[in-house]
Amino acid sequence: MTRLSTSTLASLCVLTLTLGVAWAAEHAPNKPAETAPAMRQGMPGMMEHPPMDDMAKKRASGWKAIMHAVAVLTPTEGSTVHGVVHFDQEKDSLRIVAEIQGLTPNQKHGFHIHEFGDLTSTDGSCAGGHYNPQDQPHGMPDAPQHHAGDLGNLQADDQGKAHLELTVTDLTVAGRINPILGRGLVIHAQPDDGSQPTGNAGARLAVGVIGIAHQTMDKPAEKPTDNSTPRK
Ligand SMILES: [Cu+2]
Repeated sequence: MTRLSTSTLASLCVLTLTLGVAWAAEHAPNKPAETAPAMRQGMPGMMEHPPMDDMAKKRASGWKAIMHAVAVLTPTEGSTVHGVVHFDQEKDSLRIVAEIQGLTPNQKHGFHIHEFGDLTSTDGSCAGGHYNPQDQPHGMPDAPQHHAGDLGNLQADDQGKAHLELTVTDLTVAGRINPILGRGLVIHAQPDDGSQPTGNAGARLAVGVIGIAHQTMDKPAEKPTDNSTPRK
């Protein structure tokens, strides 16, 4: 009886093992796909990001697709300085073109992107400090170290007008590197002398907000198509 039981038990063990191996072999191809996510979730330090929904994808690509920005600068209290600045995203750089009026004739005026596109104060102070996302010291735009928002100076002619064209590689309209949309733009009363902490450029004469533009500065806005029948 004892020998029979042992024999039966041994047979059952062999049968179970055989069936187990056969089952495992049959199901093996499906196993990795089923267990992999669970394994990843269980590993310390690993995070599963939820898949982006279509709206999130549209939003992400929408911001990256913005290539042109514009700032209209208006005078602060007691100033007459005003103008328009265009920003065009190129492949690896940002082209900046400024047309400004009302400046002190034949003088340089400090010109910076500031932290905030907030024009609520009449003296431009709500624009905050220089846009400096990389925590650099102040400097001219061609210096090895400078605030990303340091655009140097505008040089006024004898009519108080300034035209500036500048190409920089450490700013983008809305890309990964120091995006400028929504930031403030400031023209100062004095030249930016490059000194710390902010170039000693004095009062703020004009401020603007950098907003989304719908086309490049080289293509003037077309008039909206008017399909209505002209009156006779
Ligand atoms: Cu400034």
